Amino acid sequence: MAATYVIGDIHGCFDTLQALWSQLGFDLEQDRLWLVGDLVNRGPQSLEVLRWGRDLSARLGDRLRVVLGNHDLHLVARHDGAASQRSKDTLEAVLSAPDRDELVAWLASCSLVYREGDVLLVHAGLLPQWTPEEAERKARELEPVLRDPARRRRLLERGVKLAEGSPWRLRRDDLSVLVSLRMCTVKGRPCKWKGPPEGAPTGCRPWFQAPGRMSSGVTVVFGHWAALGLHLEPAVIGLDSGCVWGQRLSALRLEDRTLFQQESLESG
Ligand SMILES: [Mn+2]
Repeated sequence: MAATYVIGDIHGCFDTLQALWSQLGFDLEQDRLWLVGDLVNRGPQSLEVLRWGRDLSARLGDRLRVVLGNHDLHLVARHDGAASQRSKDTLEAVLSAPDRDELVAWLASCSLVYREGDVLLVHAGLLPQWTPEEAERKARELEPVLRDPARRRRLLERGVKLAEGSPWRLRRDDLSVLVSLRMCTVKGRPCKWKGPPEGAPTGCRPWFQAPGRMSSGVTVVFGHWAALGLHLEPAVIGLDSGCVWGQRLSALRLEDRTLFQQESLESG
């Protein structure tokens, strides 16, 4: 019986990933692997993680599903010259690798939302007013843009103001939700907050606790929120357990909800 494993935010923690992988007993002939995104940055070995993903993709085909995170898109933007270096970036080895173009093209070919039956995979979250179908529709509109180096700059370029309500601004806002949402107001406006939910500004709550959330009929699997940590509810599964912050890398086997965890092996 084939199993489906979902791994949380890897962030270049290749040694920890390898140790977690050996715990899974992954069957390369039939098992499936989903990644919640943020494969790269902050951690020490983004290049190794990307090469692992690309090589595994060639082997598994559709049995590997990756949704893009904000750091993955930042790498694409850095590669394109559409974003400048940030102080905590650890992307230099990727950006100077001989296979960087191929790796970035592979990354940019990944999805923003992957849905299979009543399970939906996304890096960060959905606004409460979005149905799963609407989230998928938005993702399907954005994904071809990200695959096209000539067009994606409009989405990814930093510091460029786009007029409120303009088509590119709406696309960029949708993209921002999918890859970086954590909390929002009851009216469904994103809040800027990275810390644990308890300390959030008044009026902001985790996106998955918004009243009347239109995606509550599916199980949403996501990452992105290390300060939330591992979050296991029947239909809300958060898998960023802070590996890059010296904590753990987590994997969940979806069929029986078995959890696998590996303490961080990364130094520094
Ligand atoms: Mn993230």
